[in-house]
Amino acid sequence: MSAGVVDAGLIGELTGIVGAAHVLHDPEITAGYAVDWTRRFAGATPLVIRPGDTAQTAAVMGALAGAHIAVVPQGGNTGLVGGSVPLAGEAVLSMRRLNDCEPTDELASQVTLGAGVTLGEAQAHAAASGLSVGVDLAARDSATIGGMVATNAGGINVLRYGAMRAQVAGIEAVLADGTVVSHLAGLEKDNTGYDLGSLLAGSEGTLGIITRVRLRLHPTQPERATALLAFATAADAVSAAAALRRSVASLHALEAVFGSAMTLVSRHLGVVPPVGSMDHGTGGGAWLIAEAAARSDPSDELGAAVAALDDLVVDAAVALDPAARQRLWAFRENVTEAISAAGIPHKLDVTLPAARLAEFVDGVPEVVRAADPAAQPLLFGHLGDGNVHVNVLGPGGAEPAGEVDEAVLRYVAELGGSISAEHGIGTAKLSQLHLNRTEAELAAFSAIKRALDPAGLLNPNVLLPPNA
Ligand code: FAD
Ligand code: 2HG
Ligand code: ZN
Repeated sequence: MSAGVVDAGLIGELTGIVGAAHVLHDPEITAGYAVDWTRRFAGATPLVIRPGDTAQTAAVMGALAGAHIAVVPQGGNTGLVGGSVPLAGEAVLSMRRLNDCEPTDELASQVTLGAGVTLGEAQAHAAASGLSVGVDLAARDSATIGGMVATNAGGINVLRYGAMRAQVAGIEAVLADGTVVSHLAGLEKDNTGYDLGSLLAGSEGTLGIITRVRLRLHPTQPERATALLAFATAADAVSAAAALRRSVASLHALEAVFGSAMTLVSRHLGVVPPVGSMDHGTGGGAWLIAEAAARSDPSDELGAAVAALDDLVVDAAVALDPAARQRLWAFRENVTEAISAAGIPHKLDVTLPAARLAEFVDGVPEVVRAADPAAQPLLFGHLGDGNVHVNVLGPGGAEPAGEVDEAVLRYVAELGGSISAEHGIGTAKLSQLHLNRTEAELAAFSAIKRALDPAGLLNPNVLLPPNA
């Protein structure tokens, strides 16, 4: 049920819980919470509530449940699938004020963080104890730990540490009726029933509001070597990626930018990549960024592995100092910004089995053009874990036709891939979830949803198709 016109009694009750400064209903202010990072998904909300801790979150949920008001939980609002904004008039529960970092537990290499702590703040906090967070991504200064668990975020180090679910050693959350469930001891061996942290990871705000997370941390790997490798074909890049995975024990990231995306990002930055040719115009060519990280200098290990690729690689540049490494990373980290500056893309974040990856990269531009001849596909992603980000811009940066999403995601499913690697389903891919999930699985999902949120108040338009 949407919030519609909110009753003055409810506003008074919410104000009593979080304070007047944190119950927002001025449309000029709430509008900022109703549009997503991509600008593709925009709605409206009559009410934004900003609790400051778990007890306030629980009391707010109790009040909203009593009034049958649906809620969209929101962290940094960097999600890319339209799951973090109120598209059907829901209230918004902004979690950013839950930004407490508890002292790092150095004996356990774990830390308990408020859901609203940003990834950048978590990284700085862990680094003070010589530890690091296992997941890293370019939206680090805005994305929150709660949002990252809710989406099971992936990013650039999944090949070494796994995605966000693998980092969760404990969780605290508020259920739809205001009940608090808390399991934060962080015991590495703990088989005392269902793992609610795993269940909430990737639940996209549909099963509970995450308020605190106990994160596993990892030893820092301060010595780094980064290579930018240019290839003539996607198939060569895929073969090289497999070889690097097999031979570089300290491999920390293995990212790809394909032809047309490299053209765009390099124009955006005003710099051409130091290796490879930009002659291919809208297609062809592929670049890999391979980063090794260790306690002692990994450059010999990476250098030897790159040298062994000489029948595949066209050219290579290796950087060791932070500034030079950052100049190579810029060609990958700025692709999303470059696309956003060019228009409002459809974002199709997919994984392919390793054996079908090159075929997909070569085949998908034709699939896109068959669905919308004027659409422009841009491909990049986390090649080390088979994750390709297919972004599609319409003519002149406008939105491409809706058929494009369906065609690309069907192609992914035909090749045995996943239609969502790391961004989630949100509202963007609701109608394609059946491509990857059977009716029996969707029925099980619905049963879990009904058990934890019987009134359907938590992000009711996200993840699960309404008829599932
Ligand atoms: P939001 O966008 O606010 O919310 C995302 C979802 O989680 C929504 O469904 C929301 O309802 C739910 N949610 C948020 N907080 C809570 C909570 N406390 N409890 C319950 N549900 C909650 N993603 C990747 O996986 N890998 C990448 O490499 C990556 N790179 C990115 C780069 C850029 C430039 C941008 C803009 C985005 C990128 N993303 C990436 C996407 C995004 O950063 C992640 O999905 C991130 O996890 C979202 O975190 P957030 O705090 O912004 O969540
Ligand atoms: C990345 O890997 C993010 O850079 C964003 O997941 C991907 O913009 C995208 O489609
Ligand atoms: Zn990504």
